[in-house]
Amino acid sequence: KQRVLSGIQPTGELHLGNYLGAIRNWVDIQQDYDSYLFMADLHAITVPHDPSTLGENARKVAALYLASGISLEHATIFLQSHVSAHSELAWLFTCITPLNWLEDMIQFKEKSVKQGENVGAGLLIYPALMAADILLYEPDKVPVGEDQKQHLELTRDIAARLNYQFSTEEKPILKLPDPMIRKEGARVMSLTDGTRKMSKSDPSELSRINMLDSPDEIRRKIKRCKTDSVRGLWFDDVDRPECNNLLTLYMVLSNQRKETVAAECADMGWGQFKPLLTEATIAALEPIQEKYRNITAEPGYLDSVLQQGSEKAAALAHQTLAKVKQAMGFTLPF
Ligand code: AQP
Repeated sequence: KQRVLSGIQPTGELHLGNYLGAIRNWVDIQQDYDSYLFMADLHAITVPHDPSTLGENARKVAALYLASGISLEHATIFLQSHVSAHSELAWLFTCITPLNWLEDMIQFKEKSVKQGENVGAGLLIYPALMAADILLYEPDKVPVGEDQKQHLELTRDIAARLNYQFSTEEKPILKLPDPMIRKEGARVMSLTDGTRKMSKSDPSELSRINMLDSPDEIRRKIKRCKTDSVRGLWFDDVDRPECNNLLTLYMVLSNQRKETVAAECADMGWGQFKPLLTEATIAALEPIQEKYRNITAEPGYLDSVLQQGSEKAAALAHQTLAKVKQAMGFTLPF
């Protein structure tokens, strides 16, 4: 079987962007792949974080993977910080990565502007850690949302650079993985601004629907989401980003075809459409929420999943790390 790898940062509540751009796709393809799925807690500290919630948030993310339908028959779920090879390979990569590659990353530019003079070096180095996260498992594909495409290209560049600089034989040291980006839901936009992506770090709670939001919260957020004053609803109009985003959400959450939704909603006003979207969202999230409650109620279950996952992941990761260290000329520990 081919291998896939992906992860999410436990920086807050997971939202529909994380679900539709990432987790749901992992569930859909899991039968055909050997999946390695992790919680990127080392990434979560590249912006100021609260130590009292970091661990709990990571466990919540793991529980949401399982609640969304990730099966342990196909997937290994683990915490990034439990596999020390991530930090170690990230350092090796940091030393072979040109500074300007890192400075060009859009996410660094955006997040560093927000933090001004307090921006930590970790935010800049972040893509080297991400490259390590991925390449340690030598996956064939990396299923991510559109927003992560640039980081994945950098991962490939770092792997290619390592291969170019240090492989002595014909055979490359590391395999270059391909991105796997699904079209629908690849970019879920904010409910308060259809030109920005839905994000955990947006200060406005109204901008996103979280996977664990109650039906009342979902109703309230959709009622207050940004719309426009045009009558009739249609897809793909650049002048109506909110309209395109909300119709797409409805299409994806209710599992309908684009043409069906386009025909159904063509003559609707917002007052008629919003309850449809609300009900589709509640119905899609309800079974996940119920499973989440069961998983978190079972004592010790999540811990044992994470422990087994880390052990399996560490065994694979340390093999790759040893290979890279050897190629770079290190003496391996005796
Ligand atoms: N709005 C989105 N639309 C589609 N996919 C998205 N993803 C995130 N937001 C959207 C996908 O979720 C996965 C994990 O993301 P992450 O949490 O590791 O980092 P992120 O992309 O930076 O997510 P956030 O919510 O914006 O977090 P903060 O605010 O903490 O930076 C990725 O596969 C991503 O594509």
